[in-house]
Amino acid sequence: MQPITLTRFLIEQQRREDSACPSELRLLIETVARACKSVTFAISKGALGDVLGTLGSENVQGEVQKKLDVIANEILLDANEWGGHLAAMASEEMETIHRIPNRYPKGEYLLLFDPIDGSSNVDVDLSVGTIFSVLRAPENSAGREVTEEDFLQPGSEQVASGYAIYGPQTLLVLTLGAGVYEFTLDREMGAWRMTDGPLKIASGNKEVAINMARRAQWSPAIRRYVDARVGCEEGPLAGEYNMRWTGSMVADIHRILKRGGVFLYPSDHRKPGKARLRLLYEANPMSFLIEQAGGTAIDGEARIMDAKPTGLHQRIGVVLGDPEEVAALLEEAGQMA
Ligand code: AHM
Ligand code: MG
Repeated sequence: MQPITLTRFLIEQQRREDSACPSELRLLIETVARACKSVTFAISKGALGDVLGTLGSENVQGEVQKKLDVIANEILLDANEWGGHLAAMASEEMETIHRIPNRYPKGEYLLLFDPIDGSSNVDVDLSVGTIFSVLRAPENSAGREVTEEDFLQPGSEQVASGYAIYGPQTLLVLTLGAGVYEFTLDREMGAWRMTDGPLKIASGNKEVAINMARRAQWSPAIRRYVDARVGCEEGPLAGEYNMRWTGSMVADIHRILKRGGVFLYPSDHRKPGKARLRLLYEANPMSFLIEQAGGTAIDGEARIMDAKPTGLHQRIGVVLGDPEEVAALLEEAGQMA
């Protein structure tokens, strides 16, 4: 028998007595998943579809935009605009929020996304992904225009999050707050089929994902933690750990969800508030998935999903994965305090 489809999974979630998946949310997730199918087909055309390389433009964060950043952003906006499930959207690639135009009905959810995460990998044919997060529009936003402030909710308020990964297979990994499930795109049928779940992060896999070139930015605790495990020639942990870094958060987090380990992109301890990854488009949705799979997600000290956002494009330090590894890092920090 074929594995069940995403559609059936969502309908079964909706039917559960303790359902956290009303029909509006179900249809919203289906729409996001459909958009990710369009993104994977655009990516896979590569040079033949003239989708590789950069545009002359920069995004709000001053980063050069890849053609696919813009193409994927448009695909997600177009797909989600008219369904009636959303009050507004926000994207890593847009300066401010995108309100649903007046010609369409409005719904009660807010959608946030990073259309192509790891986009520097696209031109060299390595895995990239789309990350998304769903919040409820605040009750007091009914009958007025949605504002940026309405999006500034802690990650603990997310009702769903997930990512699509465009790699050797195209996968969708999703949580609605009751476990994490993986779906593989069946290209012949055009359907997403459940191929794993509920995912549980394996403990004890000694794999660290970190960009070693950023060492100058690390706090003393991060240095102690990483130095004792990776690249050291002596000490009790020498030779025990392996290191992996793809430059694509989606790919690194997917590996952690499937086989364990820890991912670190710490903030710059020399410059308060300076970090690489975005709280709303990357850190929060990934933290929701990691926690739902039994892992831990902190900014280096505190739980990421408790952070109260102050801006749409705010960045934050990220340490997540196997709870034992995150606890070992906190212990280093505690010992140094
Ligand atoms: P992007 O969303 O602009 O692609 O940036 C985020 C990416 C993450 O996927 C990845 O973990 C990180 O940036 C890699 O950064 P670095 O190039 O500093 O290693
Ligand atoms: Mg990104």
